[in-house]
Amino acid sequence: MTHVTNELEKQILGSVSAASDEAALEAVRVGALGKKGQVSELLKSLGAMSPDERKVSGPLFNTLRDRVTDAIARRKTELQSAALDARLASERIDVTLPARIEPQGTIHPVSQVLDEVTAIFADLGFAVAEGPDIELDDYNFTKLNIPTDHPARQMHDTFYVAKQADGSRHVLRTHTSPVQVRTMLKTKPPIRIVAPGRTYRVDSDATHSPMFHQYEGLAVDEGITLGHLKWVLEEFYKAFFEVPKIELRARPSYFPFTEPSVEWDLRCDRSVPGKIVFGTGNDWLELAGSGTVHPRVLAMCGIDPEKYTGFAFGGGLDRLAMLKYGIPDIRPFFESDLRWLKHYGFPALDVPTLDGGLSR
Ligand code: 2NL
Repeated sequence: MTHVTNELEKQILGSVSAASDEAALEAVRVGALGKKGQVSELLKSLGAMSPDERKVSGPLFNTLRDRVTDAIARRKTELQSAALDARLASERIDVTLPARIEPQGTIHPVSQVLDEVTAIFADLGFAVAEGPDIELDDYNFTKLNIPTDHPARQMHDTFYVAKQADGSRHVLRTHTSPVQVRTMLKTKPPIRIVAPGRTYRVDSDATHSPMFHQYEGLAVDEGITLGHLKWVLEEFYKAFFEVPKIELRARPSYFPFTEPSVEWDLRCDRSVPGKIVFGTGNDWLELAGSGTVHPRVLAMCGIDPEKYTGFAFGGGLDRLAMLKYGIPDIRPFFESDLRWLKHYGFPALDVPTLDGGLSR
């Protein structure tokens, strides 16, 4: 009998070690210890034995069952830990690796140009100032020398907001000038600021959007003249259009908040259709309005016009973007068409700087 159990043990333990996964091991277990398994059959045969035979075979069979049970349990643990190791190895991630996510969005040309303009004026010593889009009528008009009944109000097709209980009225700002009014009211000269931002007028056609963007600049100090303004504008347009030289032409104009008022044209070459080159050529491109800040505006903003003078200028930011980046139509600027944004947009991580390159 010893011979039979030894042989069977050898055979079963061989199959246990050969089982390469838990399913194969389970098959071996069923074959040995299941209802009709080889070891179970041996144990069942004890019932038909004589007491003497049972005395010899009983311990042998029980020992066999225990050894097989142990071997299967040990193999099971081995297989489980090998499976876990394999899974850990295959699912290993290095959390210290940089994420490789391509930026999906683009920077809108207006945002790009706003960053460029800000970088250039910052280099010239101008701080950026901001204010609310919904502005007091007083700051948008009255303090800029445009009283309620003034004909110049008709130059601005204004979105009005309902009157407040105290009689004050708000408008959607028609220009960014109220930002400069706010700055003059709260700070003493010297003042050097640029105010870029959204502006609104009741106007909508092929070349006008009811919401558009402006940049304005203001310098107030003792002895400020239009000569200073001309130099600032020259430096700005050279840097912005990334050309070594430009030529500006001054034309007399009228704005209620400046006296005298000057409009500036930039010499350009438009002889090749669909292309503009700045600095040469026989064409002129209208770029900005400007002037010496009206003494009444200074006085209404708490600045002594006997002591201080200032220059101010303003132009369209959307138009600058169209000119610099060859965008022919203003309407798609605010339509959020992803194809347009992908085509005209800028890489999200390239922030324009003077030393790093504005538009590279
Ligand atoms: C244009 C003309 C201009 C100003 C804006 C200004 C601001 C203050 C006082 C005086 Cl607080 N002036 N801004 C001056 C002249 C022209 O913009 O054509 N913009 C699109």
